[in-house]
Amino acid sequence: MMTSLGTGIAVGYLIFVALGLIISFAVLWSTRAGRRDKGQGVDVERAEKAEPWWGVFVVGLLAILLGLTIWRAPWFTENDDPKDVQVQVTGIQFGFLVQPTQVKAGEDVEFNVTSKDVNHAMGLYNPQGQMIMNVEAIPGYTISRSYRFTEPGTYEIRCLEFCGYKHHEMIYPAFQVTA
Ligand SMILES: [Cu+2]
Repeated sequence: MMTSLGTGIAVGYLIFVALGLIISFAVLWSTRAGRRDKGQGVDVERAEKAEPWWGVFVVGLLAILLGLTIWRAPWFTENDDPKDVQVQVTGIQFGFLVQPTQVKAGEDVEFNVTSKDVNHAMGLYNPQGQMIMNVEAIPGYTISRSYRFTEPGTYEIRCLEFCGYKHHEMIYPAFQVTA
């Protein structure tokens, strides 16, 4: 069954696609040969005057998007305090080696993520199936990311970087968070 959030995302996506189609057709329409032949060419002078405003529009839009989303970046919640538990997560075609497999809610957990073969990504999902973390798993590197679980339950790790023909089966189904 679809949740109301799922419906919202689906409707938003459809609106987004419809807007994209409308804009694409408008661009195609504005460049068709018939208009030019009738002498309705592009008013270059007017276009040049409007050009700086496009710059302002784009920079403004990017600034708004940045302002709305930057606060969710992990830098603001990370700290350098010593962590209670280190969890080693190694991606390997097609599964995850996780050690230890269980932590306690409230502990400061540090995930050290790497890969033994190709690029993978560790997508961590809470018991409701929502993604709460995504860390690249890159051969030869270890990326550390800390997290404090507040909710006990069974968490899932799914690969979020296409890594081969069984990528979709690359799931670690039972990372336990105990009370
Ligand atoms: Cu994968």
